[in-house]
Amino acid sequence: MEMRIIHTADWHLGQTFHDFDRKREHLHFLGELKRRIGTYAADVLLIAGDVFDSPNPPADAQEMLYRFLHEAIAENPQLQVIIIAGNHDSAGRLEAPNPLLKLLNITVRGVVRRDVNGEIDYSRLIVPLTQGGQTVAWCLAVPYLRYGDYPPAENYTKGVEQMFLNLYERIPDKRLPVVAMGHLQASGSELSANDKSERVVVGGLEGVSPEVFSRGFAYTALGHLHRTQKVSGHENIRYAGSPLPMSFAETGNRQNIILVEIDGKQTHIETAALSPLTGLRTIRASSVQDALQQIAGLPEGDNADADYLEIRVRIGEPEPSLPHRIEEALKGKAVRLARLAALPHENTTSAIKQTVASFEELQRITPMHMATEAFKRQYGGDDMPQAIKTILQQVINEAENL
Ligand SMILES: [Mn+2]
Repeated sequence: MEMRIIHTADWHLGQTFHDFDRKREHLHFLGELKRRIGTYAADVLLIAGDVFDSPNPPADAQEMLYRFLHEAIAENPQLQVIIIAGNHDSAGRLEAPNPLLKLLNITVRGVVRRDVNGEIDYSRLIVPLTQGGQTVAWCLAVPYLRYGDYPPAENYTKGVEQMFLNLYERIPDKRLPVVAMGHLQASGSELSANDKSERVVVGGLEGVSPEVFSRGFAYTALGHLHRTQKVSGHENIRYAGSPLPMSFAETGNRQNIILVEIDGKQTHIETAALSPLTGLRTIRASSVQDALQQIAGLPEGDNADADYLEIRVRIGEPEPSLPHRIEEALKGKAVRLARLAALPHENTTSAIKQTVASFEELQRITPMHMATEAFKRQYGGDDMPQAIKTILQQVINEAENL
C-alpha cells in the first residue's frame, strides 16, 4: 500500500490585508495547490483548520472553497479530502454542507458530538482513508477543541492530549498507518513575533506535548501556527504553515505545503515551496528624508498584485504632512502601502523617566499639562510648539464649555 498525502492549513480565506482584498492571492494559491494535487497524484488532501478567516466568512470566500473542492475532485477522482475546523472557523457552519460533501469523498469535522449519556462520539473523528473502497489507513480528524470538547482533565492541554490518546485506543485496526490532524499549539513550536491570530484562545498554558503524537502515528498534520515547521525536531509532526503571510510579523516566513508519502511502515516527507502572488516589503527609515530616498529606489509599475509595503519611519517632531508626502512619493511605484508607522527616535522614550503621580497630583493635572508631558515623551523631551498649544487650548476651552 502506498499513499500520497498533501498537508496544508491556515488558508484564512476571506482575510483582508490592511483593508486590501486578497481574493486574487487566494485564487492563485488554490490554482497552485490544484496543480500540485495532479502532479503529485495525491490520494488525500488534509486541510488542518482555519479554512476561513472568520466564523462568518463572506460569500465569495465560501464560493472559492467549494469551487476549489469541486474542481480538485473532478480533476483527481481518486482524491479524498479531510478538513478540520480551526479556531477562526465556525465549527457548525463549516460542517453544514457535509451531506453533500460526503458524496464527493470530502469529510469535514468541526463539532465534537456527544451521545445521550454525555460520552464523546470518538468514532466520528476516526475517518478511514480508503483506496478502491478499502480502508488502508486511519485519520484522527480532531478539530480545534473548545472548552468542554475534551475528556475530563486538569487543564486544557491535558484534555487535548487525553483526546488524542483516547482516539488512538479506539482505532479499529492498529496495524494500519495512523495519521493525526489537529489545530492546536504544540509545545516546542515557534510563533511568529507579535502575531495575534496565532495566540491560543485559552491562554496562560503551555502547548500540547508532541509526545502524544510520537507514539504510533505515521504522520501528524497540524494547523494554527503560520510558519512551516517540525515540532521539537520530530520529522513526522509538522505545521504546514499558512499559504499566504497573514501579517508583517510573518515577513521572514516561506510559504509551503507538505507532501507525505506513506509506504507500509516507511514515511517520506517533503516540503514543497509555494510561490505567493504578492510579497511583503518593509522600509525602515531613520528620518522622513531617508524614507523618501528609499521609496525613490522602489520599482516602478502599475501592478494589481504589487507587494504590500510597510513603512516604519523614525521622526523627531510631529509630521502632520507625512502621510501626504509618502503618498506623493509612492505614485507610480509598484507597491501597495498597507501600513505607515511614525515612531519616535529610539533613544528618547526610554531616556525620560516616568514618575508615578500621587492622587492629589492626578486631581490637579490639567488637560494641557497632560498633553505637553505626552508630547515631551513622544518627541525626545522637546516642548510643544506654541502654535500647537494655542490650537489645543482653544479645543480644550470649547470642550469645557459644552
Ligand atoms: Mn488558528
